[in-house]
Amino acid sequence: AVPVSTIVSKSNDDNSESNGKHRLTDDVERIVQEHLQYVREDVSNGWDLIHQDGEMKVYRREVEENGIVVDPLKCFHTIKGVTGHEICRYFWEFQYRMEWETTLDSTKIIEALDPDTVIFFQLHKRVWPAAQRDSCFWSHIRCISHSDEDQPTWLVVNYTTPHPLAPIKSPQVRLVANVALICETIISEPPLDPKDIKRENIQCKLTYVAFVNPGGWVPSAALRGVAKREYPRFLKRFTSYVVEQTRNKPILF
Ligand code: 14H
Repeated sequence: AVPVSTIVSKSNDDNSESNGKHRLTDDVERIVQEHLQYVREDVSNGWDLIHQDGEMKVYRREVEENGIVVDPLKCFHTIKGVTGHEICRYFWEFQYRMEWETTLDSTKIIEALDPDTVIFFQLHKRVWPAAQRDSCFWSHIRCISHSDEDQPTWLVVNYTTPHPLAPIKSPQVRLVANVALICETIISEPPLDPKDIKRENIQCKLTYVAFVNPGGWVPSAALRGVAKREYPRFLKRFTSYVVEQTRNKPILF
């Protein structure tokens, strides 16, 4: 749960309608459905494998818009001993972020739209030969169940949105992003009683996709170098962090 003290603006008339909808409900739904379609598309055509380390594979497609690098990125990984819910929960929750994120100066929640959707404002570390970046995005966590027998799919989507509490202040440049983390849990040799499932019998199949526009020109080679280094680093550090955090805790399905 988000500590209330970190929420600057908790509710407004837009958010607290009785039907549970808020002003971004339809956008969230549309982008979630797009990601669920996109995650099925394979990477055999036009994607370059830029990093591989054990189960982890990172692919990208080189794309420029008006001379700005906006390379789509797609990563696959399999992590032993954790569930999709655990991976998504630690990625979405504010309270763990600065423990695994190495590319941020700060993060804060500026609005909670519903229990599963918050708006973050983040200051990114200045890592490339350009101005510092910030970002403002809604972040939504969801569980999609397919049947009573199958494990559900969990996902988190981060999607850029403007916000009155986060005006763009020049010379600050804003990143524009559409990022999704999509996870499935695999249980090997499931015991008859679900209570007997052990961490050694579970693994999480993770897909992470990112469309990030740097919001202004950055030298192509520098940006591609940073991406090639930082995405694998993030995946490795973040997933190890979740394994470490959950090791001696009850399994969160
Ligand atoms: O997904 C990651 N982090 C989350 C949580 O902090 C935020 C992220 C995001 C990024 C940008 C805008 C909105 C939301 O989803 C992990 C990110 C790993 C960072 C790798 C660094 C990539 C560097 C290339 C970026 C190009 C932009 C100049």
